[in-house]
Amino acid sequence: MKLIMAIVSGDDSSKVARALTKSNFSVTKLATTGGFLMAGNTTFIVGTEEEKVDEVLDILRKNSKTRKQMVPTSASYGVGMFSSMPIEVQVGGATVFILDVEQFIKL
Ligand code: 2BA
Repeated sequence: MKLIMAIVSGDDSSKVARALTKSNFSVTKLATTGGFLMAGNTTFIVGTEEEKVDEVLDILRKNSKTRKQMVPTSASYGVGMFSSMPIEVQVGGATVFILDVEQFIKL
């Protein structure tokens, strides 16, 4: 058995949750925050059989689209001098961790 942890953008989370449950996967949805953008995102936890991992990845691929976003950053040019420089980052898509499950127990 595998444990899939997938971080998706908050904008895509409802679509991903619907698609996973429609395909009969058991899903836990956590409200999380990205450390870089400090924006809300969603982490899905899905425990499933190894042979179904590709199906989960397909669902994530189809329902979490990547897009570009400009975010402000600041750079320092010496004592007291700062400049705000927006940079383009890619958001959306899914960041996925796949772990081996040693035991799966429901008590
Ligand atoms: P955030 O940390 O808010 O990052 C959002 C996006 O900003 C990232 O998208 C990436 O395109 C960009 N980014 C992140 N750190 C950066 C940096 N130091 N410099 C420049 N650009 C940077 P993704 O890579 O698709 O990540 C989406 C979210 O997935 C992240 O949100 C974070 O919550 C999570 N994540 C990504 N990689 C992770 C990892 N190795 N471990 C744990 N969480 C991760």
